[in-house]
Amino acid sequence: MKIAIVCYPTFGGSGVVATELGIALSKRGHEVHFVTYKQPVRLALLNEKIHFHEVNVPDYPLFHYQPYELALSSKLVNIVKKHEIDILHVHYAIPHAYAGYMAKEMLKQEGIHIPMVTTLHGTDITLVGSHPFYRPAVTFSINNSDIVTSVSESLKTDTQRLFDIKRDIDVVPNFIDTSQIHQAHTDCQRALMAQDDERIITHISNFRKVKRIQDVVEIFHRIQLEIPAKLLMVGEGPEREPAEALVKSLGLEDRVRFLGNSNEIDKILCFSDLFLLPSEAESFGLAALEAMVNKVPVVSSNAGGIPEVNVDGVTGYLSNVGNIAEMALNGIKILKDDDTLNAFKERAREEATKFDINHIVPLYEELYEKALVNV
Ligand code: GMT
Repeated sequence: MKIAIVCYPTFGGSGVVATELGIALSKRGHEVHFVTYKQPVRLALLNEKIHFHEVNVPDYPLFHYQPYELALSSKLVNIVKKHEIDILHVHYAIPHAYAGYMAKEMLKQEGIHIPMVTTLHGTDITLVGSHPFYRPAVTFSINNSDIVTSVSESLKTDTQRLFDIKRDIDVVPNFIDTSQIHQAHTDCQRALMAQDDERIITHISNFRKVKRIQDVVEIFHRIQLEIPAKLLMVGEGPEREPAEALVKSLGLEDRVRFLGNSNEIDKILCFSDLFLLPSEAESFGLAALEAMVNKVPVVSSNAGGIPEVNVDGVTGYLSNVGNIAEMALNGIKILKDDDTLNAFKERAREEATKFDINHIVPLYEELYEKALVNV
């Protein structure tokens, strides 16, 4: 099949999932065309099976807002015709599903019928999409996609609750390529980050309000009063500065390191002992899954789809959003001795294998086939 994937090219989960999916599909013999405004961060190599098409929006003084949807839908029309694309797969409803629908309609005028699969990722539904400014357009684009998928049962329920949805939604969970994760970096170079007697606690996100970054610091503050530990903060975003200020006011500067965005997530997780994810909302929690596959137990909130990934008492613990006292106690429970920690580590890895890429990518292929039959 020839598949055009539309996504955000940044460090966010939806872009990562779309990129990894495209790479996996290309390895299974499909021809994949990424269409976005920048080469996706996790897309290193282009080859005859993986193409990248940049969407450009030329500046024009009249425009207060640049018409990205227009440029994207025009680009899609051109690419579909030039490369004889069979299927459009858009990740993140705003504005991709809307632009994809317009492209489909333009192509229809020329006798080209192409199905569109829309994957909902979370904030396109819960935080942004349900705002009255966007809701009619998002509802329309979901109802007019040929196939709609959501990354968790929880996101499916939220979508049905927040929008007037007149169609089925297939749940296709996020996935991980377990074969790529070698615990081969023998000592994982943990000595670079911490003393032998210290545990390493990690948080990775885009440092937005929804991630409750201050909770991460507060939870760590309580844990390190009981257990020697370091905190690694990986990512960039608006909440980084306030978090750095909190670290300073708590006198934790020599225990917390802010590493910024990283392309070496697996190396960082390799020497981590605990992952913190106290998010306010999370449709799935891909970062938690990436931690688990690297044998890192997760202390998290029970928001959204996180309980579908992090199993309470098995791969880590779940608490109500904002219950930092309980999250700190749970962290201490996991880290208190090597036997307990190792048991959590093993179970985290085992549970993560349920989301192996080889189980999930065929589900998308089946949906593509279904969409092609019905078009
Ligand atoms: O986590 C974010 O804020 C980024 C966001 C995105 O759109 O890239 O992530 C969402 O999609 C990920 C991949 O499906 C999910 O794992 C995240 O849970 C989800 N984030 C939220 O729902 C807040």
